[in-house]
Amino acid sequence: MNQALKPLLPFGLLAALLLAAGCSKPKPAAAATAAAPTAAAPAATPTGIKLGFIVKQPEETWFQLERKFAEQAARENGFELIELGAPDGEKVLSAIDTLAANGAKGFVVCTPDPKLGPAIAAKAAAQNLKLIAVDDRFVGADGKPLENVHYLGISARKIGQSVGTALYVEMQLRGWKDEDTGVCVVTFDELDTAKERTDGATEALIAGTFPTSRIYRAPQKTSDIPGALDAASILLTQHAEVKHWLICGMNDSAVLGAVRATEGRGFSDKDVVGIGINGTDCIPEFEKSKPTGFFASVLLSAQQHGHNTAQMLFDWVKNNKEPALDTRTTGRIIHRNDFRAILKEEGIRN
Ligand code: FCA
Repeated sequence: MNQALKPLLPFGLLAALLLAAGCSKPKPAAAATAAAPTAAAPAATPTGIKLGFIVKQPEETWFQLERKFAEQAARENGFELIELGAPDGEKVLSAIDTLAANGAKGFVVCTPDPKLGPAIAAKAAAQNLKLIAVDDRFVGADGKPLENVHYLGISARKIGQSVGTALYVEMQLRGWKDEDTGVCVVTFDELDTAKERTDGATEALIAGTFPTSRIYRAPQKTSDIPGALDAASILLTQHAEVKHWLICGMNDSAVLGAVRATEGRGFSDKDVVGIGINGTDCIPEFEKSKPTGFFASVLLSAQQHGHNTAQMLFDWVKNNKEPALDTRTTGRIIHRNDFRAILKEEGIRN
């Protein structure tokens, strides 16, 4: 972006930038357009088919919502959904045995560690279970994605870029000077989808001509709010000179942790703009009576990740209809003032 344009970025341009960055409304799934996960979907005749849905962090709102949508697919198609949480390698492998022992024919999994991919795929094959990886893509021993394992995930780089662009725009709207501003990028590079998101955000900030030297990385040890809080607290101590903070990370939890860290050092929403990803774990934050530094989030499509993966697996098991190997979804930015209407439109809330 041209330096001369920086102080005067109009809202029209903001919208154009966000669209260009690939932050568009996700297409609703054909089979589930109208139904919210809380709404009673018509129950189909039971088929006797059992399918599993395993997630790495069952306590995260994102995964709870994903599972709600998978339950909806189960009701619509008449299969039984066996839901399991697996925060580590041992649990995920024993979860697969549990599914096989219960007569399941396949499972959707968000693995606790992408490097477990080959072991998960081998166990699924040995137990004759069909498998779809959701959210976090499996990687092989060489660190490359396992392209022969069916996967549905987000367009991580584009979504990250849309976060970076939106942060840059908000900085201009507030008239913050480069030399007073710092970017806190809460990173989790062990996970490819996380690295793509934060690299995308960084790249868009730099493209907007934010100085690279003022973009600081805060590596999370654990991908949750406490992990982000610890990582950001260290960074804030190292850069006490920064007056205004822009914050991004792999998801809402990462940004929420960093926002809490800024609050701990006396910053308020006047000097902090954080933009998350998921649009689900930030709902209580938007519901607070006073605004916080958590400014916006990119709402992902839990419906596509939960309902559609379960539906794809069912069609594969029942009708031998193999899904696409690689499916990507987009997102939609939400703020404190518009999240209620958008959650309703997306079928997340009534
Ligand atoms: C990863 C993150 C989740 C969610 C998902 C789409 O699994 O951990 O919070 O962003 O990708």
